[in-house]
Amino acid sequence: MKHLNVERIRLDFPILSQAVNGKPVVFLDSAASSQKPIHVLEAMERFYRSTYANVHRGVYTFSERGTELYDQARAKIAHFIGAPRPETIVFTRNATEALNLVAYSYARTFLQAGDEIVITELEHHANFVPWLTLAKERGLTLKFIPLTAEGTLDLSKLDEVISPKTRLVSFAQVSNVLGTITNPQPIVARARAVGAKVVVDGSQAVPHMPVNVQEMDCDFYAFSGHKMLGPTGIGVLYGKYELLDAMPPFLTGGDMIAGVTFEGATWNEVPLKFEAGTPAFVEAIGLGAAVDYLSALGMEAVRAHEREITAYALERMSEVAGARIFGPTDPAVRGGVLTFALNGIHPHDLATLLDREGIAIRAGHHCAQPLHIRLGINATARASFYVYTEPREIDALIERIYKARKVLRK
Ligand code: 7TS
Repeated sequence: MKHLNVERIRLDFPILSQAVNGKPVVFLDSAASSQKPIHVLEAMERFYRSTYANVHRGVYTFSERGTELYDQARAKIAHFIGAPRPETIVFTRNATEALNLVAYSYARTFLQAGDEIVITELEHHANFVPWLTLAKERGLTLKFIPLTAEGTLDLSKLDEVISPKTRLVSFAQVSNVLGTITNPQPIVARARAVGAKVVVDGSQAVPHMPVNVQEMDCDFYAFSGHKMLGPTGIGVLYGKYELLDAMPPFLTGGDMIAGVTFEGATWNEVPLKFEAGTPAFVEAIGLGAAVDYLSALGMEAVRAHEREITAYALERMSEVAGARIFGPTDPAVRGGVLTFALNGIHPHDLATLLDREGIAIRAGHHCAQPLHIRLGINATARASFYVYTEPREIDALIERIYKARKVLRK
C-alpha cells in the first residue's frame, strides 16, 4: 500500500486504536459514515472554545471572525470540487437535504405534468424517493437507466430512456452498494442533447476521488460532509449560479431574506437565499478542516489506495466458497465498497457475529431497496473502505467469516 502512509494516518483517528468487545476495532462501514481525524475535531473545538458566536449577525469580533471562517470553509469546498465560485456552494444538512432542495425548489417550479425525470436503478433512497414523490404529486413520469448483469449502468439504453420529454436526469456517480463508478460524460451529453438538467449524487464520490463539477458540466451536485471525514449535520449542494438565482427558496425565515414588510418579503442573494435560519457553521468549519486533510493526502492518492484495497478485498472474498459478490469485478470502475452475500447466512447474523470480533460491517438494503429488488435479494452484507483501511483488516474480515461459518455450521 504505497499510495498513502496508512500507519501514519491511523494515528490521526484515535477511535481506531480502541478495542471493541475486547478486540482491536476493524471499522469497515465508512460508506455509511467515516471516522474523523483529530484535525477536524480540534478545528471545531478550537472555534467553540475561542471564537464562538452566531454568524451574519453581530458586528462584534467573535461574530465577524465566525462569519469569515464560515465563508472560508465555503471557498475551500468550492475549490475542492472545482466549482467556479464560492456562491455556487449551498450548505445543507446532508446530501438528502441537498437533493430535496433541487426536487422541491427547482423541479417543482420548472417541471410540468407530462415531463419526464430519469434516474437509475442503483440509486440510494435519497436520490429516489424525492423524485418518486414529486412525480406522483405533479403527474411526472419517472424512468430508469437499467443495470447490466455486472451492475454497471447500461449506457446503450441512454438514447431510449432519455427522450425529448426528459427535463431532468439524476444519478449517483458512485453506488453505495455496488461500488459502480459511472462516467458522467455520456449521460451529461445525452441530457444536454434533449435540453435536460443534470443532477449528480456525489455522496460516495467526493470523499474518495478527485471531482470537478465544471469539467463534468452537471447542473447540480450533492454530497454529505460526514462521509468525507467531516462532522454530521453539514452537506453541500453545488448548483450553477444562474439556476440557483432563478430558483425560489426551499425553506424560509431568518437570514434568507433581503427585507420583510407586513405585506411581503424579498430574498437574499445566492447562496444565502437557501440557508434559512442559523446555519451549521461550526460543522462547516469542521468540513473545511476535513477538506484540508484530504487535500494534503491528495485525492489521486486516496483513490489509488482505495482501488488497491478494493482489488485486494475482491480477491480475498472470491476465495470464500459460496460468497456472491455484487457489482463490477474490475477495480478500475469500482469504489471502495464490497457488497456480498453468503450461502445460508443472513447478513444480519453475520454482522452480529462479526461485531463480537470487533468488526463493523453493514447489513441490510443500505437504503437502496429498489436496487435489491433488481438484484433479487432482500439484504446483503457490505464492507466499505477509506483512507485508514489496511489489508490486515480485510484479512480479519475473511478469517472471521470462516469462523462465523463454523459457529453457524454453514
Ligand atoms: N446518496 C448516496 C449514494 C449515499 O450513499 C447516501 C448515504 C446518501 C445519498 C444519503 O446521505 P445522507 O448523508 O443524506 O444520509 N449512504 C449510506 C449508506 O450507504 N449507508 O448509510 C448511509
